[in-house]
Amino acid sequence: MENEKKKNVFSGIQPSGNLTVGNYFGALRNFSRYSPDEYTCLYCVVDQHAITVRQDPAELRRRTYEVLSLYMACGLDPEQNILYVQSHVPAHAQLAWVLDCYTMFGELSRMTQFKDKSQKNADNINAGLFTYPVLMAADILLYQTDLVPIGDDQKQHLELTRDIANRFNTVYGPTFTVPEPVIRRTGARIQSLAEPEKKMSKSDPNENAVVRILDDKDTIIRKFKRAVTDSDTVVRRADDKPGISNLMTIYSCVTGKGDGEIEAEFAGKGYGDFKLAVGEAVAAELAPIQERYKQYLSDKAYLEMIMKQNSEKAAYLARKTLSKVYRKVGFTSV
Ligand code: ATP
Ligand code: LTN
Repeated sequence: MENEKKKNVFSGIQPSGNLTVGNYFGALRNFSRYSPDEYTCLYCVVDQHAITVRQDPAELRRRTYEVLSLYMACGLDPEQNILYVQSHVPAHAQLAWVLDCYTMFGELSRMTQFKDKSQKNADNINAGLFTYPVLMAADILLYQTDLVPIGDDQKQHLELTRDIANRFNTVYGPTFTVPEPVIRRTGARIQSLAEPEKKMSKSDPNENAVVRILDDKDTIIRKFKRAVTDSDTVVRRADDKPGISNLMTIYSCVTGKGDGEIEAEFAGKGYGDFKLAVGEAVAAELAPIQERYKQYLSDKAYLEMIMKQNSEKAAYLARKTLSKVYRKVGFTSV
């Protein structure tokens, strides 16, 4: 075992808003499942992805510190995991340019996230929004990543990343590890509380649609109480009950209970009791994270030291892949 190369894990979260329980159950919570003894883990705050949608500069800066603090509050040790900020490692953008030239216009046009975000930001359909998945492929391929823990919505981007890696490897010989997505069965897709047929998204302007990791207990309980459900009264998973099904998923994520168990627990009780139980369970899960988060966020000098140290570690690994790619495509070096 000792001589076997550790597998590499990479994932990223955009500092584009306050993180939701969707981000938490779909991605963040799963990062700490990879023990640094067995894996080399890189978790990036992808600020360059965030500017594909207009951001207020002061807010973007503040949120970058916040996401880093949340990584640590969720149990990621910054000495053992490489926690860093994307724009601090120029190799991401450098590799993205090369990969742009190995990605087809047609492929990018088919990306559902692009179509979705173009609709939501009709006045700013910029080229970065279009090539977003190529920068994501660069993030992943730079580190010879084996595993990418993500939510269900990122599956299509991961498939494109694999296609780009295979294409490049076919032309130039083995260059990139072809990564595998890790999408968990429960929690990979948390829906909006206001429109349960849509994904819960941290940039949703409707505050009642999202529960944020940093919402206080009363807010969490109030938002779950207001969650849109159907006019039935039975707690049961069904296609025509997307609201209740979503709440069952969230409850299951926290308690580990299966659908049958949840249905039995709330048999004969109304939606009100169920919503309150979901709210209380989520609030209890988040309370210790919020506590640790406050401590990390209050020490800016420490956060900056972590950012600096870790971006150096990431840059060291990234440089190896980038040099190899530059050589293979025929760039000169002096
Ligand atoms: P935005 O609203 O700005 O597009 P987002 O909430 O979709 O942001 P990202 O930063 O794009 O969040 O995603 C970070 C991670 O969280 C990704 O792995 C993504 O798949 C996961 N994720 C996002 N939303 C959900 C959700 N509703 N359910 C499960 N996982 C999610
Ligand atoms: N596109 C992702 C964020 C992201 C990412 C990554 C996730 C950027 N680069 C690399 C995993 C690996 C999103 O969630 N919207």
